[in-house]
Amino acid sequence: MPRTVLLTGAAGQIGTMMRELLPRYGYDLRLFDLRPVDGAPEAIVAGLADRDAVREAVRGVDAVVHLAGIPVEASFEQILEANIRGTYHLYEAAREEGVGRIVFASSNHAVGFTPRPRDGGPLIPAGTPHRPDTFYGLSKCFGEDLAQLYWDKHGLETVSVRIGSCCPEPADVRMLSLWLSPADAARLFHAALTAEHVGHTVVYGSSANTRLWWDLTPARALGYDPQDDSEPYAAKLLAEEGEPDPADPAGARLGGHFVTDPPVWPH
Ligand code: NAI
Ligand code: 15L
Repeated sequence: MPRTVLLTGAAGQIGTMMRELLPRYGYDLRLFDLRPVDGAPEAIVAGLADRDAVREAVRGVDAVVHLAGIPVEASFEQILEANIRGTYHLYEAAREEGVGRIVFASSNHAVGFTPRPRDGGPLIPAGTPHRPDTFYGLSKCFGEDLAQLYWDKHGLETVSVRIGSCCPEPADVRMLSLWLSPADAARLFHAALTAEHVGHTVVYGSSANTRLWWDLTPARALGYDPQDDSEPYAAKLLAEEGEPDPADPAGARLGGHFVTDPPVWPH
């Protein structure tokens, strides 16, 4: 089992939750972020643009959980620097330093234009074609393809986790289908870090939601056993918001409002 894991994006929303949860599985975390990490003066504060800092950060770790980057739509240039070039720097550093595995935080927005399944229709398979809904989603397609290249060419393994909506509670009706509870996120990252012979595997990242839109079979095959379900939040959210309008692209596609939103970064 990998012991020392580099957590990029450690100061962020998911990074903060994983700093608390992943050590319970026995990991020693090394932290990396553009911003200082609360309560962790030992964290490496640097950007993914700094190749020397990235190389030093990966030196000696067994694996990387790569969360750092812009998590929403932005201008193409911003996405290019942080998510595309930044992820390339990380993979190059990992290759040079002989790191065995990366868990890559991909996103539902890599396939955001995929129609939501109709009631009772088949779930979206992990092998569905890329259909990014934003430059942000496009950067996640790039990250998945980069991962495939580094596996095929260099034997560096990756599990690309197309995360749904990872937050303490689902905040809207769409998230009833996509919610990934923090505890299940830790379960999934642990499975992705420890499963044998993953090569490059793409999985969806959500809890075992009653209203699931996608197929969790590939994630379960890694040993992921989700324990949470968004259903207890359904009545309240549906009363507040109602059912999504299927005539509205934002209500008909997996990516929700990302399919229609303009760039909004920084907030
Ligand atoms: P966040 O914005 O809270 O955290 C991202 C962290 O990355 C921030 O602390 C930021 O300072 C850091 N960062 C940004 N650019 C950087 C750079 N160039 N160099 C070094 N650090 C940089 O985002 P969140 O929600 O924690 O997401 C983490 C990852 O998971 C992101 O890659 C996001 O795309 C992905 N994801 C998140 C989902 C969610 O529901 N929160 C859903 C799908 C994917
Ligand atoms: C993402 O990829 C974003 O990083 C996050 O902020 C959420 O908006 C999430 O997807 C979502 O689709 O709910």
